[in-house]
Amino acid sequence: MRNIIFSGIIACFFTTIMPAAFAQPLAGTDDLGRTLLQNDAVGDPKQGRHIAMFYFLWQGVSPTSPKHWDLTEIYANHPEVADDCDDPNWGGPKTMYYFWGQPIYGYYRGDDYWVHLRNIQLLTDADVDFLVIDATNRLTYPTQSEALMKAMDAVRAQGKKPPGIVFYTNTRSGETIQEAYEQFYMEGAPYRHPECWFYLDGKPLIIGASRDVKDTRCLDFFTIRESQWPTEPQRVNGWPWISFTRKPEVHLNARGEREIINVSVAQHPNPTAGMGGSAFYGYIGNWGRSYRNGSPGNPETDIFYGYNIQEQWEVALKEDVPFVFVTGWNEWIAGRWDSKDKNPKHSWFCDLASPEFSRDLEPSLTADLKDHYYMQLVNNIRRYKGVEKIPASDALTKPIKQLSDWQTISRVYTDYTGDTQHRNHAGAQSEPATVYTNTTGRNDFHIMKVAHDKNNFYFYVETSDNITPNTGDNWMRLYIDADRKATTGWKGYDYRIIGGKTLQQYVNGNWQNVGNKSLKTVVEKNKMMITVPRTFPLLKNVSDFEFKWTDNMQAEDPMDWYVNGDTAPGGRFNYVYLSTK
Ligand SMILES: [Ca+2]
Ligand SMILES: [Ca+2]
Repeated sequence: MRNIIFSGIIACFFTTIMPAAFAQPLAGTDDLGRTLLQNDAVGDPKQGRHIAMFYFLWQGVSPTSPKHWDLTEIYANHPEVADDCDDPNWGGPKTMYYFWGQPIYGYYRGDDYWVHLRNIQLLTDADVDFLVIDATNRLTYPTQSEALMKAMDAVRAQGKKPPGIVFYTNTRSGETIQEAYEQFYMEGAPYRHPECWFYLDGKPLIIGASRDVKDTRCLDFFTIRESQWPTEPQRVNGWPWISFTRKPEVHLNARGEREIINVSVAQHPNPTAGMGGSAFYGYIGNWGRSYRNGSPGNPETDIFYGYNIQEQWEVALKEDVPFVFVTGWNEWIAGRWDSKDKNPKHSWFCDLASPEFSRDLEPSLTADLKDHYYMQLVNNIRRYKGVEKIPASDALTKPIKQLSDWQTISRVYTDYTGDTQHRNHAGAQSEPATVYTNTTGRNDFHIMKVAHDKNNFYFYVETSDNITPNTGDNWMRLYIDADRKATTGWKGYDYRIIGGKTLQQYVNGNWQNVGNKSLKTVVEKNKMMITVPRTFPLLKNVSDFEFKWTDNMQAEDPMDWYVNGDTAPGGRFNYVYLSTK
């Protein structure tokens, strides 16, 4: 969102199974101990509430600084660059673009389908309704948008409900809207994915300056909401991508209805400083991730908790309007420009510059942010929209003895398919050019079932293709949080079954075998079942538990689940199995 005046801002279901059998509200606890809220806390799903997520496709389109491009690393290794805009350790000249840190998928480009598919899965699980593409700088990113929409299409084809797409234009809005129309929307457009369009008032929604739109085709085709900068008075129909008041304001539509409010991870109301001024030169007046109660907080200890955006969410939840615009998912990059503080040796970054002064929710290992902001997002969306109850299952009257017995179990848990596709795509870096590869995708989880009787728990899993031969420990693992307590076990998991046969319990900080003779595992083509006797101490009195399947983990770290192999459910989530009492 760069070029603009003042701040410049640079700126489920799901397969083939009956809906009633769907058992998917996911559970989970993040590394900070925050547990996802369930139906008992947030109530049933509510109609008429929508989440818009600001999403960015410009990584690698705006030229990445060639030799060094990660501001966190540059500043850690060569803090002196801040005082010399020509220092070679910047790795490139002014006007080039820098990542503030590293996404978990590497410094990816905006046309990397493999990344978009993962993001669409995460945002579908979070119940985001549509992505708002930053097209405020005149570009419409056709091939990047195409990669993103293909990922949306792939998830929708599985019967799940991925977010749709909306473009946010501003600079030369009339011609940008016209270009979007011709690229994405009109009959015969080269990148036309109608099922991805998000509709408002009966037409596909686009955001921009309606007064600039002269093309009557566009005026007829779209519902236009107005681009709304935080430095302007409220416009009728304005859709704010950020708010520079501590208490974000509700914006009204032309009918006078309260329509939308923005929440953002961090804000930069001091345009002279820009986020870079606060990150590198100590200028005040911008609000980082840790800001709250009128105080900048202590980023070193506070950055993980998302206090700033939480303060905004509390306002948004209270206002309870039909749209919450969240800023944002994956902005990552900012251009390095001439300073505005009268020191010509300084560099200026507008929208982001460091872990504290950036506003991405997408997981990152930089500054140990992990997936804290994502999990916080999921919880806030649940508070806003509600969540389904988790259904409970009766005990079986007849034990399951063979794979065909599972046909009578109609309650299923589903995972995304196609997410084991290997990655082979250029990153945004140029010197050296980097190609990101990932070949860890192997067994693609699709359908899971669980059942119980007084003697056993039964687990069933079905993959897209035939299950690969058993290669050892990290093959087709099953994790069980037997007491549904994140504080016991490894990351909450008290048991796991490795290599399809060995039951382990997490005791005193280690996984220990607790016997494998009694586990019965059957594998046939793309189906597998494991029977777990309830004689193990922790399982004896358990009626409810959480579980997760993983295949081909590369590291003993939940963050690995976002990137490698396959996991069901995704990321840090668990499925929940409840028994009728
Ligand atoms: Ca899968
Ligand atoms: Ca536990």
